[in-house]
Amino acid sequence: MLIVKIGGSVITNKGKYRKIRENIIKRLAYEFYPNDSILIHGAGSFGHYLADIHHLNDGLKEENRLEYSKVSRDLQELNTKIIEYLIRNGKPAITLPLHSFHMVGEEFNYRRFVDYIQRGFIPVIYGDIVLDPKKGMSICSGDQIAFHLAKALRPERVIFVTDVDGIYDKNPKVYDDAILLETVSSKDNIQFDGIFPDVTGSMEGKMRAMRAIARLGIDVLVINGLVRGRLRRAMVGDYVKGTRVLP
Ligand code: ATP
Ligand code: IP8
Repeated sequence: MLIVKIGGSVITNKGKYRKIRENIIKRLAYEFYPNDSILIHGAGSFGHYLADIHHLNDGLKEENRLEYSKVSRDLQELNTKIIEYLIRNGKPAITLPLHSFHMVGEEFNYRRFVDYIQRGFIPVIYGDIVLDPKKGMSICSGDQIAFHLAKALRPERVIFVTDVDGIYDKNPKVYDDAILLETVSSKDNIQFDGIFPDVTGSMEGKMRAMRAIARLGIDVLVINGLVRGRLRRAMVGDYVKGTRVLP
C-alpha cells in the first residue's frame, strides 16, 4: 500500500484565490496507480488564502466562524474535482473528510481507511479545518495527515508530490543556483523561504512531517507532479528524479 500526498502547489495556483489547475488534476488522476493506495491532497489557494487572511490557525473567534465554513466549502469543491477525475478514470475514490471525524489530540481513526481499502475503494482525504479542544478550531495539513496514516498503516512508501523536482538547498523559485538534493537528512542545512501564503509551514512544515515518517522506517520521496509520468513511475516503484528523505 502507498500513501500519496498531492500538494496544493501542484493542483492549484497558490498565488490566486481558488485557482484550480484542472489539466494537472486530470493527468494526475490518470497516473494514480495502483488502486490499493490512499490519496491525500493539499489545499493550495482553496485553503491557505482565506486561512491566512483570517488567521484560522489561531483558533475560532466570533468574527471568523463564517470563514471556516467558506474554507470548508472551497476545499470540498477542490476535492470534488479530484474525485470526479478519479472516477472518470475508473478509480473508485471516496472522500473521508477529516473535519467530520477527527478532533486534535484524539487518536486518528485510521480503521475507516482500512475498511474502504478492503472493499476495493481508494480513500481520499485532504488538509482541512479541524475541531480543536483548546482553540475551538484549527488547521491540519495534509502532511500531518500523511504522518498519522503512515504511523498506523505502515505503507511501503509515502510520496509527496509538489511543483518542484524535490528538496533543494534553498528555494529554487527564489534562487537560480539552488541545488537539488538526491537525499536529505537531519544533518543537511536547508533554507526554506516561501513566496505564497501557507498557514501550515510550507516546505519547512512538510520537512518535519516527512522526517517523522522516515523515522518510522518508511521510504519517503518528494517528486514533481508537474512533469508528466513522474507520479506513475514513482507509484510503481521505478526510479524518478526527486529527493529521498532520510531520518
Ligand atoms: P500545500 O501545502 O498547499 O498542499 P504543497 O504541499 O504543494 O502545498 P508547499 O508547501 O507549497 O507544497 O511547498 C512547495 C514549495 O516549497 C515550492 O513551490 C518551493 O517554491 C518551496 N520551497 C521553499 N524552500 C524550498 C526548498 N529548499 N526546496 C524545495 N522547495 C522549496
Ligand atoms: O495544504 C492545509 O493543508 P495543506 C489546509 O496540506 C488548509 O498544508 C485549510 C489550509
